[in-house]
Amino acid sequence: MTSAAQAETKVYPPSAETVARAHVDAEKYARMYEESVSDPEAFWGEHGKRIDWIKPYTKVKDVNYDFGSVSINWYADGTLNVSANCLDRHLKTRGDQTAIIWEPDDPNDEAQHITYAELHRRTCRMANILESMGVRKGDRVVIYLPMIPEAAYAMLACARIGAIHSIVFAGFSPDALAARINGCDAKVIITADEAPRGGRKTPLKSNADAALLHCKDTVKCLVVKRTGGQTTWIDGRDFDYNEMALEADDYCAPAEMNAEDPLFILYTSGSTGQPKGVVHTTGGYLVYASMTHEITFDYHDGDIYWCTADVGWVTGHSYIVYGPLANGATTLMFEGVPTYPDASRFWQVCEKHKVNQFYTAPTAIRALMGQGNEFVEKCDLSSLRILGTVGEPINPEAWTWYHEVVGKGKCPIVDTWWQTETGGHMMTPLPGAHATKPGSAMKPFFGVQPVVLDPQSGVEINGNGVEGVLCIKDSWPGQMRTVWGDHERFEKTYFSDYKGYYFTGDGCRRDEDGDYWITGRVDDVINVSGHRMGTAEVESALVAHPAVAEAAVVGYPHDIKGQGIYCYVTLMNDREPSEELRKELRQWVRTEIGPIASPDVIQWAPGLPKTRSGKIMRRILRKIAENDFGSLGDTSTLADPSVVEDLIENRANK
Ligand code: 6R9
Repeated sequence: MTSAAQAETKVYPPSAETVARAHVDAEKYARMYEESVSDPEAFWGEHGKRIDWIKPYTKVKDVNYDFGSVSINWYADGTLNVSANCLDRHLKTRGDQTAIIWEPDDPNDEAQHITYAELHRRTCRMANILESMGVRKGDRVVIYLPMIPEAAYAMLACARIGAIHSIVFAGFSPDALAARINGCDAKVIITADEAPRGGRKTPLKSNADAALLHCKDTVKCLVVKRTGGQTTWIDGRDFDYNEMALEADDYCAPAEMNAEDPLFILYTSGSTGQPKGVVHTTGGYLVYASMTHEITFDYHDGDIYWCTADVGWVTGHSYIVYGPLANGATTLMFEGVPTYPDASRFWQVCEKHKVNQFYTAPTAIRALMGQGNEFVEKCDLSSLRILGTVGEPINPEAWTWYHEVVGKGKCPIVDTWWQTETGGHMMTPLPGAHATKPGSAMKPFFGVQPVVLDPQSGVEINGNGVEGVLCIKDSWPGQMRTVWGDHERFEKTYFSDYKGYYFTGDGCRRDEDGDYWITGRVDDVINVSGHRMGTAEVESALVAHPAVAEAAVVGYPHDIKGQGIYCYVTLMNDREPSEELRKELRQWVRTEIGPIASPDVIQWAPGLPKTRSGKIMRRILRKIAENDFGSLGDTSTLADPSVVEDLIENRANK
């Protein structure tokens, strides 16, 4: 047995102390899980009460998974306001408690502690500013901000007045930003002058200026001052947030929203075409985000909780802002990166703010593991109680390092499997209820019914020790409701391949004990440092370059990023390969999509392996990229098998 396989089979039971403290122990999990799947109406009817409703719901669940008429509704006749749930209802009991601890990029700058009362005021002012700019219930607002408290104010302000936010990660390029502004026909974009990260600055306002050239000229731009860096200004279009906030009223009444009114849109990559706008709604999403936050992280009053994600991703939505704030938690928001000024930054921040729950991504853990233990060991991490991971499968070596070196063997690791589409955790061990296994997401959350299907027949594979594609039977309150403006695409993507189920796009193994292991995507989505990317997006960026005739992109194993981006590029007849062109193409993709899509390898391909019907055989390209030439499988259906030999011979030396 290899050491990796041995590590995999090791089981770590929770300590007696963890179990005693936990909201949910093994017995309670078993009982609640059973209730949640045998009578979802009763279960979610009860747990829906964890948030405040203006008008209580009388209906709980109304779901149809039939292809052609998919519709998902939870608490459909209830009304509420998300920002009132995250703010107003805490004012009496915890107005002076810190809601957000903000840790800036530069450790020499002062951290901020924003109380619930202050967060309420700031949110109200932002809401009033948006209203004064003409934003109304149902309008869309794009948020393109650094990790600063104003990002949370902006989200909550939209929720307060019933506007739908669509956050665009600050690492996206002007082109990607423009596509998202236009995709949802946004009325306003909220940005900042610059985003400091890792000691460097991204010119967000200039990016927004460039993007707005491709948008309707009615789109207004609200600009938050972060660095004071010089920006160009267009009167009538650009609005100064800091100035307006001085004048704005401290109170704005929360709008009464229906449970099924959209709360936000978040674009995410799929296997085909352009990114799709995942739509989450108000009631079910908040119930699910808050409940998973409390139970998965075993959050108790007074705890300091830190999720290192960016609010540009779903993890930041559910587990920096909405889940924790609905629970009245103290949530830490970090502007920087794990390695700036050095590789001890995460641990310094944990020590400084006495963090109890720490939630990050495998790619960060792997990168920090490579820097050596001394960066961790010089910090006092005794406050840590729970460690979490999300975004991609975690390899047993990184898991074990996280557990032993960071957690000193005493903190349970919650390996949370979920997706932008699912709104919240779907499978994860619960600290006091389950033993953990390095690399396993272990057990479904309440109400989640995972099934393993045979990829060809679509038939459920029962029993343990089995592997297949992962689907979910039935709905849960945090589920996405539609693709913005394209319900047909929603049905086709998630409900057409395996009828009657929600198809996750992931592969999965259920081991001999009935515990779940996510094996990675089974579609053409790759996962680079925990960021989802459609290979098709990178391909269309490449072929948009005048020198490129054709391109095929696949993922390949990368030590730190999990997967790297491997591009096969066929040039136009009149172009010659060169190092210079390679650099140019790399830069081109960064400009088209953003730095996160930067190709790791570009291999010149005089031809691509295709079937006689002209389909690119990605299976083969994946094998070559993985340096695995022994198992190319059947190549007899290729139009020109010699293409493969050329690719192997010239495989990039990386
Ligand atoms: C929350 C988030 C979703 C995809 C998902 C899967 C992968 C996420 C994982 C994991 C193994 C975990 N993924 N968590 N794979 N173990 N704990 O990451 O959402 O950006 O939409 O990505 O990420 O492949 O399908 P999103």
